[in-house]
Amino acid sequence: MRIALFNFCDELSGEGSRLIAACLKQAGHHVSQFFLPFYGTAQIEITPDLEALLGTHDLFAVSLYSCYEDRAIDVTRYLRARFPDKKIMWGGIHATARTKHSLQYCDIAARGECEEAIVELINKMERGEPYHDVQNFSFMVDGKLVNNPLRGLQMNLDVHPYPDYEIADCWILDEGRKILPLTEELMRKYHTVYYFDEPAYFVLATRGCPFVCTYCYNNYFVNTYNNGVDRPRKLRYRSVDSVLDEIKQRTQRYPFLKHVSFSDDDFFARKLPDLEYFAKRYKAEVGLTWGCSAIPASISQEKLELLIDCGMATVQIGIQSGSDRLNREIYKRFLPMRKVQEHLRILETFAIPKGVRVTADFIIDNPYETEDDQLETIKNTLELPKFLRTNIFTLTYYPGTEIYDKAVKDGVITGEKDTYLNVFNSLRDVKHSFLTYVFLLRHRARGIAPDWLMRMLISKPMRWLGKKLPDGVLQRFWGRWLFPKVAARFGDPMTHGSGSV
Ligand code: B12
Ligand code: SF4
Repeated sequence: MRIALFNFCDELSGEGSRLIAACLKQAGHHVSQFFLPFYGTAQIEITPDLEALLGTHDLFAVSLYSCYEDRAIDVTRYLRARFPDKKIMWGGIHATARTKHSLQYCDIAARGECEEAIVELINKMERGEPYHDVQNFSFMVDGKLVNNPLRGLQMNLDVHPYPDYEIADCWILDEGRKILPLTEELMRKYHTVYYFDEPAYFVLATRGCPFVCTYCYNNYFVNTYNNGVDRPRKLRYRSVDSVLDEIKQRTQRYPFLKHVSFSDDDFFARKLPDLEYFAKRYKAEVGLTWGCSAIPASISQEKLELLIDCGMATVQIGIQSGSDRLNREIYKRFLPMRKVQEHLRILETFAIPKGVRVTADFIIDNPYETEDDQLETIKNTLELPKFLRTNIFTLTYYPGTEIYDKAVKDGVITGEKDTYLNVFNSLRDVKHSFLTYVFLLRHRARGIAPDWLMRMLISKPMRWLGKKLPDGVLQRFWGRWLFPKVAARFGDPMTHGSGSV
């Protein structure tokens, strides 16, 4: 069969959809991939040739995260209008977490990990057999939702092919306007991860995370697969041989990929002997600088030294809040600040002198954060080592997560899609309290917010004054006056990148 697969990831990574393409190709099907990486609103031009080409496909498939729902709807509406007889499938994290809602737009929703499932479904479709019983898929039948069960998780990830990186039969939306055949030049242009600012190869060596934070998809994933058979909390590792082979194949084929970015939730979770084997071979056979994410508690001196020696240039960790109460009770992150500080000292001693860039994620704009939590966070972050860069995110409620359900129940959000459409949230528009702005000032403009100023701003009289100021005044002060100044001096202080370990 001929399948057209759409993906919205702006770095052209999208491991999930590339894996689906690889599995389908391995099974003998034709897959055209359409990468639509654009956050703007410009009008997309679709030429008659492109439309004719789309018409040669038997099925349209869209891979999406929740933040891309609007774009998925646009693409689906266009395809539906032009090709009313063809089936449209949605798959990925959003279709898994909001299946019924997704089926308002598409005909088939794919849930969970689908490497094997998609091949079974497409083979059946091709043979003209009934396919409504295939596991992992959902359909609306006579107005009723049919959710077939999920098949067991594949514990041996080495059985999967590598994500598909062919250039042939791929198209890309360039500058939000023209859909062009993918070339190496265009790949180079888009395949960039923010912390290297140069093209990097994304690779996923582990699935799963030791944590199940309430705002994270892992939380939903674990609950969904927790059927007594699967062990969704067990980390699944690809073998080092397979990971290195994939990286070598891709970086040899596309030499403009100058770095490697591991997408694992916690790269440091791997056992030491495995990392030793990885480090030795990576240094000898790949040798490119690389970056990863890690849970602070997984970082040890032995692992760190080993990984820096084989090229680790950047690591992103999650702190989220400096309040132990908030982390424990609201986020279910059982990692006290005392422990975080211990691991930061390891980074300070062994990573910083070697020039490794260390970034920590924080979440702001959380209505469950009390004034005491905010004070504790600010005080604790004043103690953080100066080398630490911060990534600040506003709390986004992703469907299916515990915090989403809690916020709907408490009336904090309506559960409508405006709660999850942000791709990169702008810090110009933050809401809530005076202390949120104080925190932002510190972490976006450390140079103009030294410790003494911070201590003054969080003093009792200043907090009292801050509370008296109407929200609009604070928002205007930050958004219209201070934000542009901070942006001019320190670069645009939007959040960049992702990951929230
Ligand atoms: C690596 C990663 C990134 C990387 C690369 C992302 C990318 N574009 O590939 C970077 C750092 C760029 C990134 C950015 C963001 N990310 Co991110 N990221 C991840 C991470 C850690 C791994 C994703 C992955 O590769 N998974 C492995 C693959 C194999 O799984 P999969 O994608 O789910 O695909 C499987 C199934 O879903 C299904 N499937 C997928 N597509 C399709 C299509 C069809 C047709 C079918 C049948 C099946 C199918 O089959 C696949 C194979 O089993 C996940 C967390 C996680 N553990 O998944 C978060 C995650 C996907 N990210 C998330 C978010 C929110 C973002 C950001 C919006 C954050 C932000 N505000 O900055 C940005 C988005 C920007 C962007 N350009 O995409 C959320 C999404 C939540 C949601 N409900 O949608 C996640 C789940 C983390 C979380 N907080 O919960 N991210
Ligand atoms: S937020 Fe990070 S640490 Fe928490 S479950 Fe998700 S990936 Fe794991």
